[in-house]
Amino acid sequence: MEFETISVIGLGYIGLPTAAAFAARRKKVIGVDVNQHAVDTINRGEIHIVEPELDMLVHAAVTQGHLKATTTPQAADAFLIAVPTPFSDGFKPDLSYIEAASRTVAPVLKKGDLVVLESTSPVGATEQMAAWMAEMRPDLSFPQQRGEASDIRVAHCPERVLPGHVIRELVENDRIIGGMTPRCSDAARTLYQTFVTGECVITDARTAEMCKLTENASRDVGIAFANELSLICDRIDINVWELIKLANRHPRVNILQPGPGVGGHCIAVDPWFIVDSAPDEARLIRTARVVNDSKPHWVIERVERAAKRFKEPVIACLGLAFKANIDDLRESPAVEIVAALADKRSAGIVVVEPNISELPEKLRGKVELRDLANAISVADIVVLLVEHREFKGLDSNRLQSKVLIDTRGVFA
Ligand code: SAJ
Repeated sequence: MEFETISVIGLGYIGLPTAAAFAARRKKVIGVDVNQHAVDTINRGEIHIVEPELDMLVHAAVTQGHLKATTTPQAADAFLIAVPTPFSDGFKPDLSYIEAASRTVAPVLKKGDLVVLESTSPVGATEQMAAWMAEMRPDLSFPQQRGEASDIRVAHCPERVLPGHVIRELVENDRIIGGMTPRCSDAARTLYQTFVTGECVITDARTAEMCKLTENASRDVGIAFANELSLICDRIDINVWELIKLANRHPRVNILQPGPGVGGHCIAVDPWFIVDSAPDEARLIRTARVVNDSKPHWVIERVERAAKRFKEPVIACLGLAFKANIDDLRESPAVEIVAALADKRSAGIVVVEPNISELPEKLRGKVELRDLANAISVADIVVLLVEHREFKGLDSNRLQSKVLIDTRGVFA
């Protein structure tokens, strides 16, 4: 079972590092993306996203001829689908990107190929993906859930890497390999062992899908507990950061950190896929989502309350990314908070985000992007939204005359 040519569909935060990891092992990698700008950037040996060390890997892969990007799928021995799985209205999983990707891959499939779904998906999505491909290619056999040998092998191997640490975690993390049949699992394990040094653990596709959702739902519930504690402590005048530090001294207690809300496109989304599958049973998981989603409104309300003390306050918002030391603004509670504040006032909001050079469209013309020193010097109210390293180094004496709303406990 040899995989010489590997195609990665979707060259985003997961697909591009994965493509580069295979290329670093001298596989021939064809990266496919619908975004022409991303394709052109990669083919120049550059990257369109921020992730430490990824630029060097992609540059080496492209200049040595192991990685090439294109907008149209080509024949390969293995296909990895790493496209977004957002939710649509009513928190229903939206599989349209997976459907589009599998339908564009189907025409170039040949007997013996492996197709792996990497995108985080609701239970049943891998079977659905196989069904879409089977519909397009009646000349090939696809695995049944418990079926025997098939022409095409299909598996779900969810990505589990942490943005900001992707290159290391991609290689070192254990990998869950969920084949639609044991043969599919064997093939997928062989593929991932090309570069994964962690253990490749085999299960079936549905359990692999649920495993990934469970990991993120578990983190969401943990963060909701911390966020709820922060509201309780605010009400009864206790420093929540000190409280958590003390409680975590217990050998079996490990409370996470409160924040302005849960961002990113994974933890704030994936638990809904569990709720959608079992709405009556998933009570705690749903409540955690509601608690975390309500946190930005609580922050907005606190800022508005502080602003009432000034005639024309200048509010400096520190950070827009969904978490520290990355440039990713997707589903960021910080962006939501800044946008809501900007909607309420015509001027007076300055924003510091060291990881971007221009504001997202939603904020353009409404707030000003400044450097840290400048924003602090003009501010009456400082709202710390992301614990970027640049903010952690801030001399707290410079904040003394300001109202500080520290949603991350950096100055606690
Ligand atoms: N957050 C808190 N308090 C905490 C930890 C996080 O408020 O104590 C917030 C962050 O600020 C951020 C959000 O939660 O807004 C999510 O950040 P994160 O670091 O918990 O997770 P992600 O979204 O960057 O990556 C997660 C990871 N999943 C788990 O840790 C279980 C990663 O391993 C997954 O691969 C990724 O989701 C994914 O793609 O699903």
